[in-house]
Amino acid sequence: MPEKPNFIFILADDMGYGDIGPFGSVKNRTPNLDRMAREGMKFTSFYAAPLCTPSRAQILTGCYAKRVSLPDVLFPRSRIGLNTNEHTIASLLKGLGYATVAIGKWHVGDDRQFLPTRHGFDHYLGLPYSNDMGGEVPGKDTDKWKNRVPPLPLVRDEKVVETLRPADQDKLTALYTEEAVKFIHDNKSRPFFLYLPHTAVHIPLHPGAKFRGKSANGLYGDWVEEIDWCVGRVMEAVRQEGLENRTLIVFSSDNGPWISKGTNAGNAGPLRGGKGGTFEGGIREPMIAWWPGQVAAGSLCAAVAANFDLLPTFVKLAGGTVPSDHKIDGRDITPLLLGQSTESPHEAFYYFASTSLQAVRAGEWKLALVPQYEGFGPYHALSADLNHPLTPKLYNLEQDLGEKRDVAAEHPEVVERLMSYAREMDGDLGVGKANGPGVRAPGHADNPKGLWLAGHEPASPSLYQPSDKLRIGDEIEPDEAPQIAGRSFRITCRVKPVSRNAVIVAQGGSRTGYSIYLIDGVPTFGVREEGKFYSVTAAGAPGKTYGIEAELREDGAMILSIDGQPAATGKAAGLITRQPTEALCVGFDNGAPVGKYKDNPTIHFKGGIFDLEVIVAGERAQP
Ligand SMILES: [Ca+2]
Ligand SMILES: [Ca+2]
Repeated sequence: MPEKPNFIFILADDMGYGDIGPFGSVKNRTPNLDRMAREGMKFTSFYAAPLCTPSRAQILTGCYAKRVSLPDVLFPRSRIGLNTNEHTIASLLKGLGYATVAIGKWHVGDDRQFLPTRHGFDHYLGLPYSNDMGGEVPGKDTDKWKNRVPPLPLVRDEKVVETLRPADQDKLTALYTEEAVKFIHDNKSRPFFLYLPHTAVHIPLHPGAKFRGKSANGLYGDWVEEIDWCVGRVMEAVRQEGLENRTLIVFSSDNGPWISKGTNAGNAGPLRGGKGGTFEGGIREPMIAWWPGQVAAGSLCAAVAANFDLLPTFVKLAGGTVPSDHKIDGRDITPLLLGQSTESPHEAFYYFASTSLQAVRAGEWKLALVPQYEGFGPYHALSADLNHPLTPKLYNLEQDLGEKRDVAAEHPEVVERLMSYAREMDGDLGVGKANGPGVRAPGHADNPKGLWLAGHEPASPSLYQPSDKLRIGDEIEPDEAPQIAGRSFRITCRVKPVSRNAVIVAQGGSRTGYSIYLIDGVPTFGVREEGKFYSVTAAGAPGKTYGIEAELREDGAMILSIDGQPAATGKAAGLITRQPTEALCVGFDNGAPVGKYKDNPTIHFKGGIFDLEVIVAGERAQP
């Protein structure tokens, strides 16, 4: 075994289990991956997470995404990101003398403190998040969106070097590839770690000019074939430097195909479901490991392994040890790679969608604790509380890979065994949105400015600010919305209602949140804390147009005023202790309802809502 082997991890984005030749694709031509599999080992039960951010959080930290508080997709100017307290695969290898680089899509936070160079990578080149998250995204309220979210930034180290118009994305795969090849040549004489997470094949699809129109599978196939070309270029560089016997290359994808996108989506092959869900198609990924002389050519491993195993595996192979100050979920899979074992190091593997534990696998058995979705779904509506009756479904993945036949009734002892694994995990990471003792905090950015090209920052770049004019239909992500946890706040606006029963503004769901709404024309202010609902209601319906102010004070006092006059007062238990995990919605309430509404709260308020402001005590004033 060579001392300090090099590691290269090539990751596709949103590519399905059945999208490459070694995993059964007959549409997409992938000669380089075919060769990689012929010369290496295919892992057929390799797991990631159902979405980009949590999947990458797992790779980088060796933990389930929920453990490191990155279970959901982050958006530009996120207020949270990868905590600098975490050990990452890069920081640990760097500590062992490795040259480290990240080239491609990052997506675990875009504030500077969250960027790769702050997490163990010597250098970085790429997009800090998904390629559909630029400020030029069509269909957004242009001025406001443009002031809030930068055009898609290409970042080198910590600096925006270019902003990409849609057509500019065509060059990304080649750009990443050339940077990767150069890195290999530049670092041939020292151990290195190359992390190469492609922007491809995430929608919008942008294959390079040389690949466009060349596959038998549309733009999607074109881009898969370009990734394959990249794999070939990287392997060629490794061979040119004579490094093949001391370089482990791993290829995989971050989550399943985005099946709702039709022909622009990938293919999960024999697996059910896709991106966003916890059927196998959402979370099981193709994986190939290549290391001539160490990993047997043409071999296959069916044992359960996961992307968070790479951290302890690489660290071990590099001669290091993972520090014990932080619990990790990953296990060393060297014995699988070297053919010394066919046993998974995981007694149980857990399927999370966001923070909701949806299923657990042990060996051939998979127990679905809640009804699963083929793709995205309202996961938390169905978070399992294992102490309450539920009817889980049991699948035998060896006999029923497509998860069609529930055999729970025939194997009650298996159900009970897997249920006990699930209980163990609930005790560690908590049920649903409630954090268990094993959950560590994410990194926080108080005032994320976003990644703008120097000199192109908007005059008043801001997240939601009290001075923002919010309009009916606006939705502000929880991490961007006013941070109300543990703070008193005040909401003011003027309304001219046509609706008699509708929401004026709401943020939150069944656990925490607040809402102002009309019941038969009468304004009501509601606050939810730890599931309990407190409300105050005005005495009657005001005139045609009126001002509303609702306030939650330190001591829990709730005051609802109409046209500047107190109209109702009451008392909640105190402040709202946790930031709601649903979006702030103007004129409606999405997801789980905060208030006790009379009509469907997702139907938008008819009439006018003007000058809506949410003012939080102690929010930093903006210049
Ligand atoms: Ca993805
Ligand atoms: Ca809601």
